[in-house]
Amino acid sequence: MSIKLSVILLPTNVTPEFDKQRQIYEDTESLEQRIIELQKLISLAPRHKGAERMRGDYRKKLAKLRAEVEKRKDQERTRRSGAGAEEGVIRKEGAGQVCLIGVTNCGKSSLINAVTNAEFDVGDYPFTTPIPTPAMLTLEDINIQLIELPGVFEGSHEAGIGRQALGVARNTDCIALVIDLSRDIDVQMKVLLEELNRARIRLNKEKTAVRVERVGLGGLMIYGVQNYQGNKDELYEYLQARRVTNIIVRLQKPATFQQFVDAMDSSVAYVRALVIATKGDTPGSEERFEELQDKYGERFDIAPISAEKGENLDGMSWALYEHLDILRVYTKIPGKKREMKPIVLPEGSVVEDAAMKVHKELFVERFRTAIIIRDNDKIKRRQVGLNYPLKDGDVLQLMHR
Ligand SMILES: Nc1nc2c(ncn2[C@@H]2O[C@H](COP(=O)(O)OP(=O)(O)OP(=O)(O)O)[C@@H](O)[C@H]2O)c(=O)[nH]1
Ligand SMILES: [Mg+2]
Repeated sequence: MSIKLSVILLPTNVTPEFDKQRQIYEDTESLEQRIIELQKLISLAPRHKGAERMRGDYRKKLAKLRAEVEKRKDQERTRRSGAGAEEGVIRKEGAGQVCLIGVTNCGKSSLINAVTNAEFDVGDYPFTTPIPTPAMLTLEDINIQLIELPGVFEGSHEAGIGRQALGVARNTDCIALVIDLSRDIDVQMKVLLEELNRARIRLNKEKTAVRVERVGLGGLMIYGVQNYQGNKDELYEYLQARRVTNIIVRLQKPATFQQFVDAMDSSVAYVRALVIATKGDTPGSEERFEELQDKYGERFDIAPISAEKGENLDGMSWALYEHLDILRVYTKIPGKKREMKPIVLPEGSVVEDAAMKVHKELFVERFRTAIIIRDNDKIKRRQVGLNYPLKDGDVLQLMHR
């Protein structure tokens, strides 16, 4: 009789932690959980060349699992509703979302009709637009989603429809306070600011180190990873424990794990805002515009328009773009023209963020260098690394092994 000696061969020299994690991953059944366990597994995988293939295999597996989750969510969504509105969030489309919020009849629908292909009902009676309604504004090569919220009134944060509207405003990228220049401006401003304040939405407050945004799809996206000062596993574990699978984290300044947790728990929303002053063609509008500038000009940028006369609609649209804090980057293959459609990223993004958006993690591993072409700059071409900050309009060539 011979004794069988079993030797465990670990061809890629994995650590015991990795092995333990592999077991956990293999024993996990729920799809979302598997993704989280697999992410942890990948982060524990050996970095050396011999393990490249194994890492690649796990990455493919991860992409497949994510795709499967997205498919399921899509099916679920179509099953539940055709409208796309869910729990105070309108599914974001385009490069950014702006909510138009104002008292009833202030001219929100007229302004949306003037800058988009939408044909919203316009009326001189109150609450013509009774529910949050989206439209798409095309600006050069990007789309900005505009959402008209039903008119705000004193106490609307307590009423059902007002609560829903403020719920949408909470999750948006930018709030446009729409002020009608044919009426008393102070009354309008006070109602809007008071209702937003009660809904715990703060406007134009200093950027926090961490901004989190829960989304319906897309897994975990982190922008500004270079600002994260904690241990990434800790972050994954935390999200896993809270069963959060789809989330965008924006690290706008150096941030610790604790700051991330605070951002997750905060019930206060910080949203960028500006003022659009409408009906600039009506009698007395000039005086009211000056009053608006005097009283609120320091706190908000103000874009005056007349939807009826088609005045300053372009200026207003670009003001919206400015307040989304995004930048456009155009990828390019050497010897070819740049892509027509930009990649849109939050301001403050670096080359790595663009690379992640184009090729996902696989690329970042194989990244060699990048070339940025800035036609209007003294230095037209520069060779840069993953941490190099991007500017609006950059043309980017990504080179990999
Ligand atoms: N003179 C003038 N009137 C305007 C202008 N824009 C809108 N109006 C008028 O203001 C009234 C209300 O316009 P809407 O665009 O329906 O306003 P709203 O904010 O969408 O209103 P609700 O959806 O009912 O809350 C209508 O009678 C419009 O004709 C403008 O630029 N100039
Ligand atoms: Mg309307």
